[in-house]
Amino acid sequence: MKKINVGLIGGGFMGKAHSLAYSAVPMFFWPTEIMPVKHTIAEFTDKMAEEAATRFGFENSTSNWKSIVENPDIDLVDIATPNNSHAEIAIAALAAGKNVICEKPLARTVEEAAAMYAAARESKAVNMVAFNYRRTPAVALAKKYIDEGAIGKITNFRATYLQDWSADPNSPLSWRFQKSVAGSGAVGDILTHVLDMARYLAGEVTEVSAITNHIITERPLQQSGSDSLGNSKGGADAPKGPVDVEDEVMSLLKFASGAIGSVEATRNAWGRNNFITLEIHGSEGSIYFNYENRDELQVCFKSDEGDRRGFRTVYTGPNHPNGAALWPIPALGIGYGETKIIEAHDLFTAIAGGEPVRPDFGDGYQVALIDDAILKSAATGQWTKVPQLDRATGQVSA
Ligand code: NAI
Ligand code: SOE
Repeated sequence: MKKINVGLIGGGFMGKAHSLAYSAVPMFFWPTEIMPVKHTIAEFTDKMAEEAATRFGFENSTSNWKSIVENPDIDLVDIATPNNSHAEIAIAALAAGKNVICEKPLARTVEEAAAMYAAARESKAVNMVAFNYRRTPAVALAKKYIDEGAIGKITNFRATYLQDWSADPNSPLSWRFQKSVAGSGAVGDILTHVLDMARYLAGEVTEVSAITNHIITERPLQQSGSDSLGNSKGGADAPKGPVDVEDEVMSLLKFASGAIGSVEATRNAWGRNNFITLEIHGSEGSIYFNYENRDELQVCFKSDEGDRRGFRTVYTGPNHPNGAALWPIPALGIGYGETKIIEAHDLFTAIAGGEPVRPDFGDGYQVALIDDAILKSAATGQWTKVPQLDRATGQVSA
């Protein structure tokens, strides 16, 4: 059995999710030739790193992420830090020959994403960007139906990603509200997830027309580094600092296929917690997915008789993509954790086989190009073309 020594950088929300996945992969995907070993975890201080190692089951801890990159025993560097350190860590890790998984968004800017993609192309190691929602079995089933032609030629793609954790102005000024750290607001943080699924399901986005809104312009300063996602509140009298990223975004899309679409994202929609919806219309039918009911895929086929035509519910289970390794009965309940377990399994399989895995840094770069076009369109009020990455040459069209 091949051991894969993991060096995880960042012990926050994603540190927890990725650690869970590393423990769980062999429990679900068995028998296996690959055994992940939680080798070293890095956090800001020695104390934080030691605590994270104890909590998440790592053998070693460090307050210096560079020691992970430089350690010849480490096979995989996992970047689960805020967005401003993704580029520096990933480029160093790839240069050291490490396999790398990097949390989304790949980078703060197109320039950073381009440099990361260039480093990935120089390396023989595996690279992956953690757009895990596409691995939800129902989303993978939607992809299967589309690839099989079950809904025909796609004419329309529409998606939402609505949350409410930042709707309260006393939700503190965490790193997600600072452009210097996050790069952008709702666009980079959550719209990226639906843009990844838009590309996965409906193909390349070529042009966008977007608007953004900046609603809450200052928030209480926060002391600690990690983001409580609205679960801690600053007092109304607490000192405040400026929010310099957008709260909301809506964009029309044109696809290379000729399909049209719309995407929207906000973290200020009271009552919406992790409301990811996808609706795809084709010449032969339609597909609807709502992450709040993530075991379910709603499908409607034109071929059904007129008096029976309508959305039906398929509950994902062992017969569906990514499902066989999970639970033996459909509708038992698939959670966020499972998407990360599948993601980790696919990553390890790629590392063991020396094969590429998607979504990779090229995909993360193309999503960054769409983000950039959306922000430019919102600033200028113009339809804006999305430069396209040619994966064969590594060049981007004008
Ligand atoms: P968080 O704020 O909960 O945790 C980040 C952790 O990284 C903190 O504990 C912090 O102390 C640590 N850290 C920061 N810089 C460090 C450094 N130089 N060395 C060592 N540790 C360092 O943030 P969260 O939510 O875990 O987000 C991390 C990344 O994951 C972000 O890029 C975010 O966009 C992404 N993310 C992705 C999700 C997904 O569904 N794929 C979900 C949540 C976050
Ligand atoms: C906050 O909006 C957040 O944690 C995002 O950063 C993640 O990418 C998303 O999966 C859940 O919400």
